[in-house]
Amino acid sequence: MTAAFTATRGNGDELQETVSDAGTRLTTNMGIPVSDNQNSLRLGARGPTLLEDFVLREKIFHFDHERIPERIVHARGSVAHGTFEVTKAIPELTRAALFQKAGNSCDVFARFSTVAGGAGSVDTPRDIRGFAVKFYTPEGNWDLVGNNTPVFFIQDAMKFPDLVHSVKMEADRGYPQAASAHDTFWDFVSLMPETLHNVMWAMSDRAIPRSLRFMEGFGIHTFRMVNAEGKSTFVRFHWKPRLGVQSLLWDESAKLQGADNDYHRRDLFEAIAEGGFPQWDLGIQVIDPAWAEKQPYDVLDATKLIPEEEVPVQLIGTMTLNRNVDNHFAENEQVAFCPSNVPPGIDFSDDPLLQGRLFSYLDTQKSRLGTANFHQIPINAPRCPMHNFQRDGMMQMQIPKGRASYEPNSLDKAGEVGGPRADTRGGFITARPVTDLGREAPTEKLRIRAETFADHYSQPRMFFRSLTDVEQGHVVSALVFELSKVALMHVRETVLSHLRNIDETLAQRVADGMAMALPAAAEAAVAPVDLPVSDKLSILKQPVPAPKGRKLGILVTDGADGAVVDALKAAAKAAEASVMVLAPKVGAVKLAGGTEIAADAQLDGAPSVTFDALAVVASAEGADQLTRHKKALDWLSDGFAHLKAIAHTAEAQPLLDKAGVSKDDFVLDAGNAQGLIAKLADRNWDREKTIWPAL
Ligand code: HDE
Repeated sequence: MTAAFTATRGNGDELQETVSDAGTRLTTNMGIPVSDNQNSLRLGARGPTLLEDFVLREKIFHFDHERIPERIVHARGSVAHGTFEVTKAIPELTRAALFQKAGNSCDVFARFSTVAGGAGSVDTPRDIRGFAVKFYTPEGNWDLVGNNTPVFFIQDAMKFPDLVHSVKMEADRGYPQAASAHDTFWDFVSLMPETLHNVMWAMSDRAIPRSLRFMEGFGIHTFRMVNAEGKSTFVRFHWKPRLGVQSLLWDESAKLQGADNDYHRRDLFEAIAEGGFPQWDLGIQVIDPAWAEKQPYDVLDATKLIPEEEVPVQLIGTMTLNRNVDNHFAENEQVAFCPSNVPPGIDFSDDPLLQGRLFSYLDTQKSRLGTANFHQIPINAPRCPMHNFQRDGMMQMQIPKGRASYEPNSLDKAGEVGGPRADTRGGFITARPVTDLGREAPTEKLRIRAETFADHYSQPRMFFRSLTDVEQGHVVSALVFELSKVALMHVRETVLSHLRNIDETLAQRVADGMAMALPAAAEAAVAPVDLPVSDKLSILKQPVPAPKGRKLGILVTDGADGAVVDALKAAAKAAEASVMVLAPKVGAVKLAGGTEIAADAQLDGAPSVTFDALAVVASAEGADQLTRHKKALDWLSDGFAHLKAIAHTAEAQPLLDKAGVSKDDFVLDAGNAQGLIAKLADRNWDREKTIWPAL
């Protein structure tokens, strides 16, 4: 075994991280050479297998134990390594060594996840996405464990097991998998109006991202930064994708669950493998306590966002994901994120949800990874010196030297190694429980929810009203879809009664979509107010992103014009977009003039949902054959229904006619490669009205 990468732990010992088995001899786990890896040991050629066969027994024994418990939430994740570089020093806010100088950098490991589904579930259900980043800073690991929405469903950790039980598969029947469209989730929502803000995000396009590379990330909670003088400042963290934010259409995301279960995981892996490293800027909102005091909500409440128009996001660094993992289990399954991992200079607020998380993650890692020594697993180990007197435990990988396993000790006076000592100046000092948000210092032990957390409707209203008409239509359709799957009538009605407090037109449209009468509005603990709309909350109010990182599918038939294919490929390449050529048969397409090219994929295996825009480069004969090919017709009719740009040769017109593709601004001539690429990251929203019934 050769070590390909080593992480120094500061004590002179080295940890082997990745191993390469190239050209080695097969052995048992104890290093005993194996002579035959095909046949178990048996008595005679057809006789019974012998218990004595330690090679077989060890192999099966190890296999039997290959799985560990999957995460109770966020079980399905996709991961990548990368780097983080500070672009703006913020010593006035934090003493964290990482942020002292622009240009400082550290390694990072990111994990994106769906929440409700199991580890083997699909990538594109309607769901919140996890956005967890481990920064290997010079002062220890910092885990920023966020989501792709800026708010959460609940305000107090006490409700988390209930929330998760309600959204997971129903307890008696074991379904639905990875879906919120069922009785128990909406029952919980109907009884807990604090969920409504995050529910609105979950019913919006944010919950069906185009891919992980096109998502924003949010730390959600208000955190603290503490500077060298001990002054603490409240901040919220944001990740802004350089490629822009984009979502799927609901029909596309549903079809992708059949077309490619691993759509997001594959997209991230392939982008990195091809050198298209995704990047996000890290930003902070710095919260002025005097400003916070005046808001009609509490910044310690995780169901509330702080509009960027009110408190702008300042960019302080950039994350670049540039290396795929070597092993899905060792890195993705074994990575252990804990929001309690913070270096000196970053600290917590009293957000009651965050406080509960500080316990939960450490605890869950012990149950998932089986030992309190999970921090020694290479993906979790800090990349800075780590010394303490914690000892032993299952799967201890280190061999601490000497007898100093307690402190204080005076062994160094006798010439022995006395071990590490606390660093009173550089060590982590918990921020004083300041009440710099102007609230009362806590004096009593109470099981209550602060009154400042009581308004559950104003921000969902602000979110809905900040969306474009198209986006609002998607929220209405999503609510109708989900509630139509709810069999309990009283739950549907209660949800409608809450929607009335968010927005009357929203409630009416959802009720109409289910052919139901509107019930009376729910009683609000605090009457909602009209907050100013925030354009930043809308995806479609932002400029159309560049075509970089998008994917063009070109369907080619025998007799097609190779020059047109080449021009499309060149235009895509120039825009840093990727291209896949597909053909009815993968092995070869004979172009006009007789040249043969191999396709990247067979038409049946690459449905149009896997592309951002389509091109058909067909000869008259090739197009004619495809008019009798169901998959070719689906390819085009789906692409059209998903509002994508479609370029085609004139010869392909009969095929488009049969597929129901009618002329509009997004249906172009295949010779117009630039025009097609310009629309690669866009959709024809006007077309939506003619295809999808408005609710
Ligand atoms: Fe989590 N959450 N969570 N969560 N969470 C877990 O930890 C929990 C919450 C988030 O890629 C678990 O290692 C509680 C908010 C992400 O490995 C568990 C509460 C936010 C991930 C857990 C919350 C998150 C998790 C399951 C309420 C966004 C995936 C496995 C107090 C800011 C991390 C694990 C990964 C995972 C508990 C609420 C994000 C059980 C108790 C709010 C991205 O410990």
